Amino acid sequence: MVFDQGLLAQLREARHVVVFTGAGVSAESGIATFRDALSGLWSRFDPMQLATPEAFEDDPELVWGWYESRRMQVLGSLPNPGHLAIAELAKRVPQVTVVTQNVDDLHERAGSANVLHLHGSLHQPRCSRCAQPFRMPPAPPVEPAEGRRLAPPHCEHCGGQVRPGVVWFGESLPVDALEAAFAAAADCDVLLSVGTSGVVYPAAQVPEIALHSGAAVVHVNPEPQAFGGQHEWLLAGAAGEVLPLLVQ
Ligand code: BV8
Ligand code: ZN
Repeated sequence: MVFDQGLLAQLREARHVVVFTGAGVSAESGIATFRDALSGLWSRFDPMQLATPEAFEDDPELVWGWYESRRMQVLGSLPNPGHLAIAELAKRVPQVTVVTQNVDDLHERAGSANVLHLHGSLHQPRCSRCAQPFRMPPAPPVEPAEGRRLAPPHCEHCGGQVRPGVVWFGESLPVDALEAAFAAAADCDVLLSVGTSGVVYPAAQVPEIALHSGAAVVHVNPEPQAFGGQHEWLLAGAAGEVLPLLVQ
């Protein structure tokens, strides 16, 4: 793959790079994306029956079982060369801010620090009533297969049902993480948008803010992305192949 020299120079001279990631960065670790037509989770499951507060109220066992099977899948996965290249970038650029929509912990396990999780984490469940964090045992007593129902545990403080620590559709994003992400986007010189369809708001504002603030925005994605600006680039390919070449 041959990169544009101007783009490489911008990256080399950048003072602050934001790396904005979506499900595609974890695809090569074996974790399903959401919207890919064949393998995406939303081609097999209805988001409204699983990823909303109403779904959890209606059928907590279905929702908890689904998130537990996803958590188990992540625990059994490893960071891939894309995650590792992002962690490596922090050694080459004065400031790197990783902003992720992902609910896995693969950036952290690859060595990235202070990752801003806009959509929460599979690994930080909390009480649905009093919001106290719930400490999960490393693995559930019965490992859930995809689609198997599982009763959520109860909060040790108030007895309420424990819920996944992710942000569902219709819920607010964590204010601190969102504000920090917007501030980083407004401050950076280069934003790498890796493996995201960019359709879920307000997270999708992050690259928009960077672009409007004059940063170069680079999409790393095997699928063509709709974009137009003079400051936007597409590096077509898988994150685990493109990013190591870009960072080397
Ligand atoms: C909210 C966590 C206030 C749980 C997720 C403005 C306009 C229209 C609608 C809205 C709007 N503002 C808000 C909304 C509503 C809604 C929304 O955006 N809807 C969209 C879909 C129209 N947003 C919300 O509800 C948000 N909350 O706004 O609160 C509010 C409240 C009430 C009413 C109004 C406002 C909360 C949204 C949070 C949803 N939570 N997940 C879970 O994980 O189960 S969303 C889900 O999508 C994912 O978790 C992920 O975080 C997010 C983004 O998806 P991607 O990561 O981009 O994944 P996707 O599959 O789409 O794409 C993968 C990409 O990777 C593809 O491009 C593919 O080509 C590429 N790829 C594949 N392989 C590779 C690769 N790339 C590189 N390398 C590879 N190897
Ligand atoms: Zn509680």
